[in-house]
Amino acid sequence: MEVRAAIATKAGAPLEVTTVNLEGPKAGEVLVQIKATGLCHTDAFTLSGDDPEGIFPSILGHEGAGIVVDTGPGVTSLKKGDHVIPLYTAECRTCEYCLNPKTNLCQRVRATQGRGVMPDGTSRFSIGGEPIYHYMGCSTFSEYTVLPEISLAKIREDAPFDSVCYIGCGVTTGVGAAIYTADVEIGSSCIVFGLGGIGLNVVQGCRLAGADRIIGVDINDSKKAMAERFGMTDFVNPTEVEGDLVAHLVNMTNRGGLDGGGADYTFDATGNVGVMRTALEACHKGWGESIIIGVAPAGAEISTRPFQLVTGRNWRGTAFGGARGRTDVPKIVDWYMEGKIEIDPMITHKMPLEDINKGFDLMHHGESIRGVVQY
Ligand code: NAD
Ligand code: AHE
Ligand code: ZN
Repeated sequence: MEVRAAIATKAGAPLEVTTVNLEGPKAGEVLVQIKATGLCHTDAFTLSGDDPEGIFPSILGHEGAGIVVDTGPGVTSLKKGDHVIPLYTAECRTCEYCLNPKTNLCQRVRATQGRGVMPDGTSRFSIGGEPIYHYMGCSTFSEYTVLPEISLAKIREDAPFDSVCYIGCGVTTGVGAAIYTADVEIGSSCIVFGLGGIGLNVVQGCRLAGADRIIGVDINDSKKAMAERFGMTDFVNPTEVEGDLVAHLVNMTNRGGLDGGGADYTFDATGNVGVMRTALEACHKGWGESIIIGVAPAGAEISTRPFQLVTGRNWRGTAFGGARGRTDVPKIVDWYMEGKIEIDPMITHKMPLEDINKGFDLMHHGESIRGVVQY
């Protein structure tokens, strides 16, 4: 079938909205009509050429929601008409990763996904017989896409696509970093670096978990009001701090006595390796945990004095917020529908596919929190 899609033709070039050929689903695959997709910073990162796994030409997009229109042979868990959210972290429930409660990183289709193809090693997208590659196993910048059955979470049918698409990445990543990866306890102190589309969701995840203190750190003052709405208790703009930022944050979180200060949990949601170091050093001696969420360019490395870890700080990372997609995403959709988490205020811009490059411009200028393409 012929479908409209935005093609990433080469690193650094604007996306090209055009018509591509999409083959139907093969064994174990599902054809999905995408109804809405968010624009995530990671799409921009890959388009920029900074992603060592970036492949061109490809169809980016990994934060979608849609409807099943066809299933390939052997598909048992989904049927035509089901509402679904594509998963860039699959959940096969049988590989050694899925069977290990310490990780959400199902590896069943990860290798082929990283090469931009379906599990049989081929792409379903093409133009003039030449393959156009898939991205993160999702390719939601296309009005229709094909995914493995294990890369789709079935969700309730009353959930609005143009809101819950954000659960396909940003909401789950941020909320999940707090509640699944860090497992923030009631009464904790937390510092969130970067109050964009991910960081705001970390803030609401910390609030959901019952944190007492949620300090937001961002170089852009305009992020303050929205972060307060989601539960931030204090705001710090590093450009306005006199002296050392770590010392400032440690001082802010000092509970008195022998405490010494530092947050129980810190989160990097910037992708800046310098910020990641600050986040680690601003977490508490003895027990603090610093969670890296941000994605950094090829070649970037993190560093700190080993003493920081010797003295009990823990450096960790999270992908998709530690969530197991087919199990946890439908629950997060329920939380949204029940009013336990908010999504809509963060979706600042909506646009048709034809305007997708304008959506990326808004992101780059710091004007949007989340832009959503509606098909
Ligand atoms: P965003 O651009 O919306 O937000 C980034 C925020 O960081 C902005 O508000 C910006 O002002 C702030 N910032 C920039 N430099 C800063 C600094 N030095 N100190 C403090 N704040 C600073 O981006 P986003 O969509 O929220 O994504 C954040 C990061 O998370 C990206 O690197 C993205 O690729 C990554 N990400 C990771 C996962 C995962 O599973 N690990 C999932 C989604 C996104
Ligand atoms: N391809 C990059 C890494 C990108 C990355 O870390 N992606 C996150 C999701 S970001 C979503 O917006 C992730 O899930 N990572 C785990 C995985 O298996 O990719 C690179 O550096 O090679
Ligand atoms: Zn993303």
